[in-house]
Amino acid sequence: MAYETILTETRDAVTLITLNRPKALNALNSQVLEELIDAFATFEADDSQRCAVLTGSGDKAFAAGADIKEMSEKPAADFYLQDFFARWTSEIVKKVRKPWIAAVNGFALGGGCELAMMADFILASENAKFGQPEIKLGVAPGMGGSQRLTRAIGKSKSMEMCLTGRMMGAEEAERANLVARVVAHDELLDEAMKTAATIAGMPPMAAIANKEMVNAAFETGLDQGIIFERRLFQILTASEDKKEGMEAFIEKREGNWKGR
Ligand code: DAK
Repeated sequence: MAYETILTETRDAVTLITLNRPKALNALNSQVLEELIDAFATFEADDSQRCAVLTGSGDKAFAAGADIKEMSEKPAADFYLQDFFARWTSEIVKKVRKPWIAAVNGFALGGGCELAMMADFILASENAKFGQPEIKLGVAPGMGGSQRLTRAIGKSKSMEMCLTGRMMGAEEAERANLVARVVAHDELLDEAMKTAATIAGMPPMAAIANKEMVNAAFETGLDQGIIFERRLFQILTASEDKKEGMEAFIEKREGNWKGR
């Protein structure tokens, strides 16, 4: 698929995907959605790729939301009948088993904040601003924002954000556990690529298992989550990479991963 609204490149085992509508602050229209789904599917299918980074082009925005101009024309029946936004969750969140990072370089509002929260974790530049301002448009989050934001930062803060539509700066977002780390604006992409390269250098099966078990903490009760973790741990003990990892440690050398 030829992309018009995003850019993709691979650097060794890391795929970089850049939202590329800077004049519209990378607003997410349906073309972006389709292209992103394709780019993530390509990343997932490529055995040479181990981790991805998603960021926004330009200096101002990761993504300033779903494209209000496009959506304002859409009848409510279409939103409902097309189960609008469902494909983001099914194709990007559920089907992408490899790790990916959102590198938030500016506004991450509405759908932009929701997209960032679909990532395995968020690295933010000092200029990042997060918010769910949909209430000001007479609507509400529709891509998981009320759920993921609440799980990340708790009810009180999430409720305040959704009800007032106010933006949260990077420092507050780090304090509130919405983001893993804040870095200087100019260093964000380098830092995100470096972090992704570290993850890409890990045993791939173990990376997927680690991702699955952390995600299980959000989807199951504690007892079930702990059993799930233990089972994945037990499966990994049978992997070739576990044998290699332990031998490499004992022999004081880097592991040579087979991904099995
Ligand atoms: N969609 C489309 N275009 C956008 C946009 C967006 N979300 N955000 C910004 N732009 C466009 C602006 O219209 C402007 O385009 P031109 O006028 O130059 O053609 C350009 O990007 C630059 O924006 P500004 O001139 O506004 O830049 P400022 O630095 O002054 O302000 C801002 C930056 C991020 C504070 C401001 O652009 C802003 O407030 N943007 C909207 C943020 C927002 O509300 N995001 C949440 C989107 S809502 C539904 C309808 C909508 C939704 C769901 C359902 N139905 C009809 C049922 C919404 C879901 C969302 O995600």
